[in-house]
Amino acid sequence: MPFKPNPTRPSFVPPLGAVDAHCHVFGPAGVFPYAPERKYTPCDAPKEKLFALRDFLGFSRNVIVQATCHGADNRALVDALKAANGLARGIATVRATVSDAELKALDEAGVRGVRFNFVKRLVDATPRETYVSIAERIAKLGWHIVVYFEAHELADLIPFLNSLPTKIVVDHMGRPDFAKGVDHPDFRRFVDLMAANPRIWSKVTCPERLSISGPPAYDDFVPFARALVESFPDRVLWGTDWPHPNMTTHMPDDGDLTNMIPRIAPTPDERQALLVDNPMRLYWSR
Ligand code: 0GY
Repeated sequence: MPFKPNPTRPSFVPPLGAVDAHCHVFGPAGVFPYAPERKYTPCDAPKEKLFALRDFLGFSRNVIVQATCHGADNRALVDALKAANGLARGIATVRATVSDAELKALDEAGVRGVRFNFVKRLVDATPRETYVSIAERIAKLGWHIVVYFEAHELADLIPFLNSLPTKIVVDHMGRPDFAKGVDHPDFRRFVDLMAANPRIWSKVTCPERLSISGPPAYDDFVPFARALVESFPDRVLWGTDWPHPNMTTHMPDDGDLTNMIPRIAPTPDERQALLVDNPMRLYWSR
């Protein structure tokens, strides 16, 4: 499904310097081919379109996350980071064979972390030892780790997550099942983990993937995201998830997604932390 080329202008105006901390660039395939091992082929979503969306929605900066369709070939990501003139940072995917010189080049381009992906429909499993060895190397660069998993996988992952030597950012609130409600043990497990481990952050993202009630209000997203913003105001990030790969039910309007922000972060202080102070601390401290 292609992304909506003309989203509506959101009524919510983000604070000055706001960061879209979860988005992607795809291709264009003619320049940056998709990885042979990919599980899906997205529509091209080049950097120019991402930067235009950023400006249209009222954001100042992007954190661009390497998606599985580009595998560990970070060229499209690096190209976008360099074109952003300091207004974008990146999360890369690397293999254990990555050289120190390659890591240094990624760092110079603006990469500040790696992504470990446990979602089975997106990637073949990577042995935990491989991830541990990557984690040890990137920790020395001051990078952090972004993890993507489904809620039912969390119990098994907790010892591994707690053993990681860096900050950890969990994608999309650990993908809770909204049908089960905020008080279900699966979501409580995630909240309890964040309470117990101050190195764990969460993206309060992806109503379009998780909602059962659906667009444009995505009402069932609010209690989950609100719970995390309220309990951990200094460890939450927000992002559009543009261009929304693998959506099958509907393609979201990025204006609607932006309008969710005051519902999950009702106070100006919460919004300043969520959109500016938290991502700036994590991604632009150097
Ligand atoms: C997202 C979510 C998805 C895809 C990827 O790396 C990826 O391919 O993250 C998904 O299909 O849930 O964050 O973009």
